Amino acid sequence: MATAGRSRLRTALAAGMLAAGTGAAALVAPPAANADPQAAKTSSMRDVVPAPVTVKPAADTTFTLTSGTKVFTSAGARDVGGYLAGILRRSTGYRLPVVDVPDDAPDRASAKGISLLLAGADPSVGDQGYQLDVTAKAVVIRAQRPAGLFAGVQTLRQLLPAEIESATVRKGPWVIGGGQIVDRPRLAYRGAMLDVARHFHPVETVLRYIDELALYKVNYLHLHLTDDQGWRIAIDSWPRLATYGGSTQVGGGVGGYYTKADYAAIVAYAESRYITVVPEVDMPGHVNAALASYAELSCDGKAPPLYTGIAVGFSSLCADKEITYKFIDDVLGELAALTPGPYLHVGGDEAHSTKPADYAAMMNRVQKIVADHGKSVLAWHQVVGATPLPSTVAQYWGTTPSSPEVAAAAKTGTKILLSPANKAYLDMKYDANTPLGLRWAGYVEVKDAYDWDPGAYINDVDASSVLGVEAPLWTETIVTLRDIEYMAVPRLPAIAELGWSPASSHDWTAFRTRLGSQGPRWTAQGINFYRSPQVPWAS
Ligand code: TNX
Repeated sequence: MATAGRSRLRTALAAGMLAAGTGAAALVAPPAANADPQAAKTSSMRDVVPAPVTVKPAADTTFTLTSGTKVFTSAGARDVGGYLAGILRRSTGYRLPVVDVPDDAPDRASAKGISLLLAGADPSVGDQGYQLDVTAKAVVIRAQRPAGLFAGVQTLRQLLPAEIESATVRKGPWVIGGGQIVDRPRLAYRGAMLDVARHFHPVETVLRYIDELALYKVNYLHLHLTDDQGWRIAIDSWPRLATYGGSTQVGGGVGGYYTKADYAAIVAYAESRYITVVPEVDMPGHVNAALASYAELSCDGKAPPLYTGIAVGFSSLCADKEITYKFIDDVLGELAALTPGPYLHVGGDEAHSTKPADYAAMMNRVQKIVADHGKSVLAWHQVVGATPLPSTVAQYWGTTPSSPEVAAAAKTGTKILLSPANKAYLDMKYDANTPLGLRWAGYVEVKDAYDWDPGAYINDVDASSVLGVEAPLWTETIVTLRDIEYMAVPRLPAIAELGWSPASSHDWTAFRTRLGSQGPRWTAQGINFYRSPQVPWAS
């Protein structure tokens, strides 16, 4: 590291500039040289991913971020203001003080600088949307809720040159094209799932992934916490689940688990990014780690050995034992206490070793237990083989639009979360050359991930039954953060766009160009993305 770089890094640390960064990696990335090889380019409002509802660029108007720029926030928006300033300080090196403006200040929208206001937004933005105006004098983001301001901040990042995402000070200039965006999501649930059971992923990895999800306005993170190969969350009333059941993983490595404090830190970090965590404890199948930890949970009273392969469908909880339901109640009770969000995911997939009648009986009792703990059930779509409660959401992971059982459940009110494996599974290989991933649902290139309509995907399921979309990342072959990034980016932004952007804006040709403009941002953030040949990558 050059001396100038080192002293700059020290200055930044002393000023607390890196502390509010977007992930642990920000602290370890090597500082870049101060002289940028070329002047930063202005990014277009038309390049934003996910595509906003309305975009009106104002030709010949630009706003420039300078060393004197301030961030003004109304009461209740200070956290979002601090988050924005933290990101901008790292690459600009500017002070960017966050200053309160009273909500009733008559001139609150005309302050010179960046304003985040919880008033005055176009009413169409709802709870999660925002209005963003860029004039020569000011950037003003207005929303009805902090979540909307946060979404607007993600858009603002994309209006700045890609170098704004650098972890170290760059030269600028920091110019934003003028105009107006009014935006709101199409679907309420825009999710990603990370399997931390097949391979355990440490807290820092999950936090970094949360920051990457936030870039694309994802608002749910589903954590697949338990499976045959590992139990990853401490449960006080059944301690061996984590200490023994979490002691290995696919391939036989050491595994690991989250303490309750670790887990609370993930939930809190996600909350600070307006992301709700959905914890999953899979049952009645995918339970070998639990059976290995407590022999009394097996029908035959014998504990199987820990499992480090990748087969599915061989383990089951025992429908006839009362201890099964005490176990479920204890586990879900402790999990509910750690969960501010509305959902507990109870799995329900691939229960090939459970008799259909036992499956239905267990899933019906489990749904009641979840309700008794004040939560709603999310489950893989096989749950429609039991009797879904009115609040139960079925997550579709099939590979065809034909699912008469799911369509029938939707007709009686079951909401559907869409994760068709041949479109939305981030663990599928992109093509035959992808070094990671599986192929049972086929190859999933970027166009496959993008080119479908969640509102019209399953035959005879009306758009009004669709709660949202989710991109699951199973980790049988996924070991490191770099692996996660390679499989998620750029397919995750594609799925996120399906959840956020109006169906009327769906257009592969336009999307792949916008996606290409994200490349330099990912490079600046050190994200290990897949350079799909389908995408015209900007340099
Ligand atoms: C199917 S999708 C599974 C998982 C595997 C995944 C691998 C689903 C509900 N179950 O157990 O990890 O395929 O792609």
